[in-house]
Amino acid sequence: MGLGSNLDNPIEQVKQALQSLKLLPNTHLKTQSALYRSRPLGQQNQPDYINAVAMLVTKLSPLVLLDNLQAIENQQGRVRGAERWGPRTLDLDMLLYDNLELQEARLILPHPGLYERAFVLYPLYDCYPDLILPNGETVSALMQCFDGLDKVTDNDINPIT
Ligand code: ROI
Repeated sequence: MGLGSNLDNPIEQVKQALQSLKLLPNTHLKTQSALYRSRPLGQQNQPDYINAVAMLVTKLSPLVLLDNLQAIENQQGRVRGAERWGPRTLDLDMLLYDNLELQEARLILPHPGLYERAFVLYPLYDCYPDLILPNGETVSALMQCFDGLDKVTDNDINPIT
């Protein structure tokens, strides 16, 4: 699962979403990454993003899990139908579901951005350092294609003023 936010206190949005994921039915949040900050991919005139990745173990089917994820996005004030590459309070993306390949109108698995987004690969590595992706590449090999990513530190969360 990828988490992302760049509106309305993004660090808190991502932390709140992690709490909500822990409460999903028939689902266990197994690991979560650090929080990372990055410049927006897409439209540049929007705030920086905070991203994280979480690994869930779930009995929910992919589409039922998707319904649950969208409910969390909506609870946290996500406005749908806004610009495709524009800012958002919360984005919850299913990145992988076992080794499933799916091409549905609502859900494509693996997530099409998985292999080319540093803000997905770095936190994914935190959760699952020896993961081999469905295309046969390791997360760590793909990460080498990108500059490092800034981790959110306690100083960002509790600024010393
Ligand atoms: N850019 C970054 N850095 N992080 C995101 O989570 C993110 N999500 C998006 C778009 C607008 C593509 N850009 C992003 O949906």
